[in-house]
Amino acid sequence: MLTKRVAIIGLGVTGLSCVNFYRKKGVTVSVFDTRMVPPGKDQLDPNTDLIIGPLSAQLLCQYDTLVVSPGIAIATPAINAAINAGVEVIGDIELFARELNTAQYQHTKLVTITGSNGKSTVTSLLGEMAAHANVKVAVGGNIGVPALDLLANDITLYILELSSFQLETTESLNADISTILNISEDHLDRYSSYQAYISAKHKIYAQSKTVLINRDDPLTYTEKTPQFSFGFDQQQYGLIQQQDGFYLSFEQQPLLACSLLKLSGKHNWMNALAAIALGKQVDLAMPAMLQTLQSYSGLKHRCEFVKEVNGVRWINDSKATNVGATLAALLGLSDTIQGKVHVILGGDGKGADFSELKPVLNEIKGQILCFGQDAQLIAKQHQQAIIVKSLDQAIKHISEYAVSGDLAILTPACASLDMYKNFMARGDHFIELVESLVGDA
Ligand code: UMA
Ligand code: ADP
Repeated sequence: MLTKRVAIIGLGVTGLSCVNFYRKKGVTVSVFDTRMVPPGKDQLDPNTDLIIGPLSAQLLCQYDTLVVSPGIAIATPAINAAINAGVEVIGDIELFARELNTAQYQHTKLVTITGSNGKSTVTSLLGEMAAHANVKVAVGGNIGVPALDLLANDITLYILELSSFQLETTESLNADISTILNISEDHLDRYSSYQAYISAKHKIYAQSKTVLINRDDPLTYTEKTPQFSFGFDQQQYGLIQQQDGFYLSFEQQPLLACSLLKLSGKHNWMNALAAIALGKQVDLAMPAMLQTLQSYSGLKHRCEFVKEVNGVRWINDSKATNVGATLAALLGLSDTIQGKVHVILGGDGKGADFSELKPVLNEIKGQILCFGQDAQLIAKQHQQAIIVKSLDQAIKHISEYAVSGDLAILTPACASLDMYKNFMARGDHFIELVESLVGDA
């Protein structure tokens, strides 16, 4: 039998996980990367064929299978040419799915999570719930650890966060339950249209036995059954109001008072409901899930409380890399404070339309500061918005104007890559600057 010729397109963490996966199977692969010094090169076996530079259609057409990393668009001309020449083009998640479909993993459960916002929060929360319920769980995918690196014999539940990029090249997931948490504009610099982005997200439903939709977001709807839903009303996984406030509920029966959630913001009530619904479908014990919700304080850089200085609460929401996330933060947190809200926005908008921010920014009584590549575009959404050169200037400005009881938040609605290595570096810089603020004696 002829051995299949396989090329891994893109090194990085995904490419490395694919190389290691094939090595364990005894398959030799070639690796292509357009970067002069691809990350992970030092971890690659020096005997591996590594081709650096622009992708060549002629070379790629010589392979049977291309495993393309999520950071590279399959619309790239050389990859497109390979598809047209009959070469199989898949991603690392497809390799993972095919492996999970083998007899060895027949009793292993799989939950898959996508959406424009809240993926990492729901994925990690569900992972904590499963661990608390004493389930042997592995959590990964777009959240950080490549799916193939999670494969192990003793795991009984996999929880994968999937991006639209990963879903584009995936067909064979056979998840026990999947969800699209919400859809709002993102990655429009990569997709030919908003519809193309939505379609990529919807690929998750076709590859799942049961689906979970968001009742408040018609873009997440599907006709596929069986299906469950979560949302702000009283149906299924929802909310009920009692004398002492709102409760997370199922079929109008209270599960947990929202005031007991460690996560802040109303958008996190929805994340909590989604995690409960997903967990229930893979038989996690309800008491363990509800206990986790009372201790899980969320991931860094997502509406993260940093410090209070002179009565002003500073919040780092650097992970708000699109308009939907910023709207959720501003709507979800502003109800919880007495004073004004001061907002820092800006960065690389990835081709987004910022006009949806306008009505919400117009309700804001505090300062609106814009910085970075798309500062001008965002500043157009508010008459009094101020353009500054850097995060330092924005923080200085707010600290001069804010008074006790106010809240100051970095919630950029943009990617960070115009000024920072990633959203973590931007958030860490914000934290460092806020930590250095000195309160009045
Ligand atoms: N790149 C090149 N040339 C290449 C290969 C990559 O320029 O030949 C660039 C890409 O354009 C991209 C960067 O290198 O800017 C990284 O791309 P990659 O495919 O090598 O990425 P990995 O390091 O393998 O990480 C990927 C995901 N990255 C992307 O989808 C861009 C990680 O999600 C994910 O955690 C990891 O696999 C494990 O599954 C990151 C992400 O930003 C956090 N995701 C996007 C998001 O959440 O918005 C979708
Ligand atoms: P993702 O992995 O989809 O990027 P995260 O959980 O990392 O999601 O959160 C990203 C940003 O989205 C953060 O700014 C966070 O405050 C915001 N966010 C979290 N959950 C939701 C939600 N359900 N709806 C809208 N925004 C949300």
